[in-house]
Amino acid sequence: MIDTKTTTEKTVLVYFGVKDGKNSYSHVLALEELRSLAETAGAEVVKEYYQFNDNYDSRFMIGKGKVEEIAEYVNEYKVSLVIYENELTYTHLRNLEKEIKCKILDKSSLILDIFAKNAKTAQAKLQVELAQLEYSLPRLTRQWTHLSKQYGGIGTKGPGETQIETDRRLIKKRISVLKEKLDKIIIQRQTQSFERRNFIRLSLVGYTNVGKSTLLNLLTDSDVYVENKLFATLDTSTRVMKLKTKEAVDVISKFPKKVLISDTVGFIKNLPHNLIESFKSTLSEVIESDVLLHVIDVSNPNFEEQIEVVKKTLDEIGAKKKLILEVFNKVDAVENKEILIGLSKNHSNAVFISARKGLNLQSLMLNLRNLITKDVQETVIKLKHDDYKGLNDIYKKAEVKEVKYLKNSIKVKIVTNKKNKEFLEKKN
Ligand SMILES: Nc1nc2c(ncn2[C@@H]2O[C@H](COP(=O)(O)OP(=O)(O)OP(=O)(O)O)[C@@H](O)[C@H]2O)c(=O)[nH]1
Ligand SMILES: [Mg+2]
Repeated sequence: MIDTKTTTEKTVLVYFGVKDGKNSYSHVLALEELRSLAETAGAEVVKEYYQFNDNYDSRFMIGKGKVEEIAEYVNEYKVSLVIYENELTYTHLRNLEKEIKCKILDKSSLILDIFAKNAKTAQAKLQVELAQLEYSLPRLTRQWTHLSKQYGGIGTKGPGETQIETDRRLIKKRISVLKEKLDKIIIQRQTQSFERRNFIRLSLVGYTNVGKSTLLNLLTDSDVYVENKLFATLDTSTRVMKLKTKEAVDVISKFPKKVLISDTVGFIKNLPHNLIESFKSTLSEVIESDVLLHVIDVSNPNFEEQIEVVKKTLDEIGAKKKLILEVFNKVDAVENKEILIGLSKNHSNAVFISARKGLNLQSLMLNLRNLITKDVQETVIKLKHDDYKGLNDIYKKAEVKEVKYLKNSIKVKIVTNKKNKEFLEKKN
C-alpha cells in the first residue's frame, strides 16, 4: 500500500550542468521545474545550488567542495531532504549519504513519489508500484536502512515496508506478478476499445500542467480534476464530446461519428523510462486514437522545449505518426500578443485557445473537422458472394453505409479512415 500522508520537509535542490559555453542559463528553468515538482510533492524549498563543470564528478555528481557546502547548510538549517535534478547512480547516492546527513533523492525518484501519491485507481497504483520496484532494483545492494531512506520520498513510504525487507529475488517475483496483473488490464481495455470503434477517438496529450484536463472538461461538459500542480491526472478519463456553444456544435454537426475524448497523464522532461514502460496500458488509449490534440502551454517560457519533449515521448510510446493537431492553450495569460502572431506564422495548422475562458473553441472545431474529414473517406469494397467473415471484419473496422448482395459478389459501401481503408482493401 502507498501511504499518502503528507508532511512538509525543508528541502535543498541541486543542479549540475556540463559547461559547453552556450547553455549557462539551463539551470534556471531546470531548477524552476524541479521546484514545482518538489512543492507538488509537499516539500518546502529553502535553497538551490548549481554548478557547471567540464564533466560530472563520479563520486558526488557535483564537486566535493560544493558537497561540503551543502552538508554544512543541511546541518545548520535542519534540512531533511536534498533533491538532485540529475539522475544519481548507486555510487553517487552511497557517497552523498556519507557526507550529507539527510535523505537524498533524484528527480526520477521524486517523480515516482508524486505518482505514488496521486495514484487513485487500482491500475495506476499497480503501474506506480512496478515503476518504483524497477527503479529500486539496481540500487538494492545498499543496506536496507539506506533503501528505506531512498524509498521514503516526501512524506510517503514508497511501495510498502514489506519490500524494504525483502531481497532482490522477492522483488523480482513481485515485479512479475504486477506485470501479469497489468497484462490482464490491457486485455480488458482491448475489449473496451473494440466497443469504441463506432466513435472518432481523440486523445489530449502534452506536457504536464498545460491544461489538458481543463480542455477535456470544456469539450465534454465534465468535471474531471484540474489543479495547478504537476501530474494531477494519472488515469485516463474518456468522455463523449458535448459542446455548449452553438457555433462549435454547428461545425461538428456533420461529423460521420460521435467523438470520444480521452485525457491522460502528462509528460515531463526525463520522465523515468520505467515509468513510461509501466504506464503503457494507460497510454494505450493514445496509441489507438484517431487524432491527438497536442496541448501546449504557450504562457510557459519553456514551451518550445516542452513541445520537443512531448514529440520525443510520443515517439517512445509509438504514437509519433498519428494525426496531430497542435493546440496552443492559455492565450489569455500571454501579455505580449506579438508572440502569438509570430507563432501562428510558424505553426500554420495550429489553433490558439484558452480552455479556461472558452476562447476560440469554434476555430478548434474547424481545424479538427478539417483534419478528420481529410482522413475519413468513402469507399466501396467488393467481397466474394459467400465471404461473411470478410463482411464481419468490415463491420468491425468501418461504418457501413450500404450493402448490395449481387449474384457473384457483395458490394459494401463504407466510410472509414485512411488506415482502415488500406487495411480492408488489402485484405479483400
Ligand atoms: N490562464 C489559464 N490557465 C489555464 C488554462 N487552462 C488551464 N489552466 C490552468 O492550468 C492549470 C493546470 O490545468 P490542468 O487542466 O489540470 O492541466 P493538465 O494538463 O491536465 O495537468 P496534469 O494533469 O497535472 O498533467 C490549472 O490551474 C488550470 O486552471 C487557460 O486557458 N488559461
Ligand atoms: Mg490533468
